[in-house]
Amino acid sequence: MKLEKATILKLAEYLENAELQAHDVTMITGDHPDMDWDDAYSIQEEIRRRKEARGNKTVGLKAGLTSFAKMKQMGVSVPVFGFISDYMSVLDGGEVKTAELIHPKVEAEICIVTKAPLRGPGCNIAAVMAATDFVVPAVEIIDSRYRDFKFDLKSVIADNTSSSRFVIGGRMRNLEELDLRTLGVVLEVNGEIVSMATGAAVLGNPLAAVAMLANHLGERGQEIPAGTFIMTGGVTEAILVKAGDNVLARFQDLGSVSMRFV
Ligand code: 0L1
Ligand code: MG
Repeated sequence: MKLEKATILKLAEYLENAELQAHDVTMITGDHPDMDWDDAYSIQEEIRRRKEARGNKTVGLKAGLTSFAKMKQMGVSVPVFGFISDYMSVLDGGEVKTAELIHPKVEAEICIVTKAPLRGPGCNIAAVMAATDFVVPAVEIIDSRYRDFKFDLKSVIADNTSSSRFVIGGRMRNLEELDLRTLGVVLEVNGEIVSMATGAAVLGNPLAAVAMLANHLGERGQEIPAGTFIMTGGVTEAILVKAGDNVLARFQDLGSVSMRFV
């Protein structure tokens, strides 16, 4: 760790205030160029601690930047990990209030819920298969707190990987009924197809993102508990949306997820 504890606390407050007050900020590595990966995840953990202390439940974990399309879009080469809170959940078919957000983007994600704990190091796809209770589709609404969505990896990790809102929809299915690699996903905005991909776009298999998450947490002495909802990352690049937009994601064998931006 390169940063003092007091600096970690100050940066967590700075980034969380930007999220809750829906205003953008400059990249924190600008003022703290020596910040390391541990510092970045420690700031994120402090944001999580602040939310839980106020009574917000952590309702899931996420991997981000797991598809080639997203890595290319954001100019990075490794995934990042974050968490989602209860107040970020929007009902399928519901409204997302853009006044509460800065510059939202949508991305369609294949998600799982675990039935057994997963702990790295050494977690692999087979272990994730054994620990998967069911698969369910979702759309994540990301909203970087950084001006113009411009950031480096440490800054975005500290900013809880742009977590903002999410919509779970469609239907739950057992893993053995699906081939996640060839499962097709189509994302539509206002009735027009804006992107499409199959599950293999996420690291060859979305379950690989879960194994990476378990291995990442293992390095920090943590695990994925049983019963955890996990978003494996957008299968396509993220699409900028605005008030008035209707978003629909169709997932082969899993149904659809929709929302309206107001
Ligand atoms: O869920 C995600 O892929 C977000 C990762 C953070 C980078 C971004 O805001 O695109
Ligand atoms: Mg995502």
